[in-house]
Amino acid sequence: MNLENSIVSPIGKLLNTGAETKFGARSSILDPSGIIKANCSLWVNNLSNSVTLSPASALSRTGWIATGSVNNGNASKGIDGNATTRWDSQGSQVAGQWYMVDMRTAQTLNEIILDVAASPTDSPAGYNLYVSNDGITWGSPVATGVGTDGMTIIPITAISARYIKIEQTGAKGNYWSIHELYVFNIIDDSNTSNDGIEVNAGDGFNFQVFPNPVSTGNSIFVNSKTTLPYTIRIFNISGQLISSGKSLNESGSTIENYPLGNLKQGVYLLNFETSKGSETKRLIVK
Ligand SMILES: [Ca+2]
Repeated sequence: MNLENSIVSPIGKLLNTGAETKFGARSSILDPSGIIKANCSLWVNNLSNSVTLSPASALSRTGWIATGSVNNGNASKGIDGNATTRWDSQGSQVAGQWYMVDMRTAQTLNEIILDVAASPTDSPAGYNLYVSNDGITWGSPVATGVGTDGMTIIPITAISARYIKIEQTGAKGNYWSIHELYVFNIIDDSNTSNDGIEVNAGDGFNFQVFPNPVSTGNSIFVNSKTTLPYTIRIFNISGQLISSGKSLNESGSTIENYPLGNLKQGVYLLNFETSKGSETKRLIVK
């Protein structure tokens, strides 16, 4: 057995200009947040391994409602948190088929991932991605492209919207399937400093976290500038929950100390959740 094991976690930006012609990474854990995915195409390896992703930093889909232009009864299976169940078109892909998600409240989003790793050739032949605040007026597509076997990553310019609709624009013998649809609001916090980072967990709900990077063995301080209680969670970059806690003071602006215990050096995902929303940023422990 020959096992190579590594972590690739770019702190700066890779493929920033799109001028590079190739990018290869061989790794057991790959943190994609430093890679400009719009300039990449997914590498399909020669071992037939499935593409996998960590949805730990995706927006919570609790309460969301999915509908489909066909097979509507199974639409909820595209957002049920189970990557083995799916919504599908119950037939060949035909232009005009669509899949829509109502997130129930406006969310800021800048990336959508369509996971069909369990039916890897069922990505859309082509797609238009629309967003809307009322489910009626859609405007022009915010992204247009072709699906990628296994997983289609759709980065978009950050936008606030309540509804998402993916329209299939091509023709293909395969079914169109969505095993899981994830929505992300990935923050570019590569310019971290000792001044900390700003976290906006929902409209107007603002936290400052400092320092970042933080030295191992120390604490981070959370300056809550709102009156909402919050939950803080720290994940490692493979998506495992490392620790979590809740704000102690449930009203009024406060600064609370959150000890990191024996968190080792590395890159982590720091998630804040309030009743108004959730947001994830990168925390660097040095
Ligand atoms: Ca599913």
